[in-house]
Amino acid sequence: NIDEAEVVAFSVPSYACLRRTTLDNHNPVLTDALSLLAENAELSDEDGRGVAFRRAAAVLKALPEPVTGVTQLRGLPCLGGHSLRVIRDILENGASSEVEFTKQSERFKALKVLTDIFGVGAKTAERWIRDGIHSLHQLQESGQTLNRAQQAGVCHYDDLKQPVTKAEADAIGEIVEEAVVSVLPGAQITLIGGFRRGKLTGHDVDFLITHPEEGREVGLMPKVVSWLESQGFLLYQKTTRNSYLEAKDGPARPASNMDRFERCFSIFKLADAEKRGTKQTENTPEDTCRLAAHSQVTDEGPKPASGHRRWRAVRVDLVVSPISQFAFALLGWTGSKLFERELRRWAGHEKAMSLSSHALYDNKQGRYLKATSEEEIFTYLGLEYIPPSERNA
Ligand code: 8DG
Ligand code: MN
Ligand code: MN
Repeated sequence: NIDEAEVVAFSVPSYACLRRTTLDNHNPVLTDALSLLAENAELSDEDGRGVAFRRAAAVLKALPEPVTGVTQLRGLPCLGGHSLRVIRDILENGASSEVEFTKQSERFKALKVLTDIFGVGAKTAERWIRDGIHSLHQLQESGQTLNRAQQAGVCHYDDLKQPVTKAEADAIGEIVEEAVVSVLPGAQITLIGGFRRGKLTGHDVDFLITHPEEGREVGLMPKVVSWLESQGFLLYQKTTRNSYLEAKDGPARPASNMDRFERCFSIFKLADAEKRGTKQTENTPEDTCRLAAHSQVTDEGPKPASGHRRWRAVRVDLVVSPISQFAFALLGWTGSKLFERELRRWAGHEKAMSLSSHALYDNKQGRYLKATSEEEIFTYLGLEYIPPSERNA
């Protein structure tokens, strides 16, 4: 059969950390659809289904060309019946009824809007929806008590929804660099997260901070935060201290994906490009919170904020690591989230090792494996080195 013979069959390894996944996605319609179902599952406390859809989407992201028919997918890993049904629907009918239904559903729309607020997770959104709150406007009318993070999230809702550009990430990088070397000369910052993988936009900017001399980084974060605050760069920050050394379960068994570095979730006040480099002005209340603009938010969407914009709010994550753990922190914080998950699964299931953002433990040898570069960690794991730009699973 000539038709069949002409069809390209694909073959990809089942672990995402064995694949090279660039940002050049040849199947965006299919991967968007599966990612939406993944997101819906995650927001509905169905993490298992969420991961299954994420894995399916990641397999399609790794294909060298567009899929034209389901026969090409024969033998591909991670594509369960449910994902295949969604793919078939799209290939044959141009859309998946399940995806379209989910997208239109009031529940999904409300979960999205509410969890898009910084500081609001699926559990909180769920509770609010049960109380009849489906929008930002309804939330503000409801009189619900918001914690400090959520208040900041509501204040800067529109800004934080706007993707952060690489130029903005670089501008933030210069500020963070200045802060870090001011409080600890010799300290180094590295751009991590999506921007390190070559993404052109992101939902935040992530930085890893270290010092070449072990121990000098201790207590660094509060100093960096104070410096940034004194210069008027922070609209919000929450710092959590390093709890790695005091943790009872020890680094051998990274109990969860959450690591224990000193870290700071923050919202930066980034001046407009032409104003950058000049001194920040004092934060006035109406400056720091644009709540007023949100009282005009209607179902038709927000009205443009009045007045001249001179700055915007940007989410920034800072992490401090001792130099001895730097390579693990770098690998662990570069992402993508699925790539990280797959690395840990590979380490545990195939190599009897425990990988975290702090260390790599060899369960058979009963010892930690030291590394000063990401390349060394891949070698320990028996993996070909995958550069950040190819970790976009
Ligand atoms: P984006 O911001 O452009 O949307 O994408 P991203 O940069 O890939 O996502 P991110 O949510 O900023 O996360 C960046 C990386 O940091 C990602 O690999 C996941 C990882 N990460 C967290 N929280 C934690 C944590 O508590 N521990 C560890 N080890 N990694 C974490 O986001
Ligand atoms: Mn990020
Ligand atoms: Mn982040």
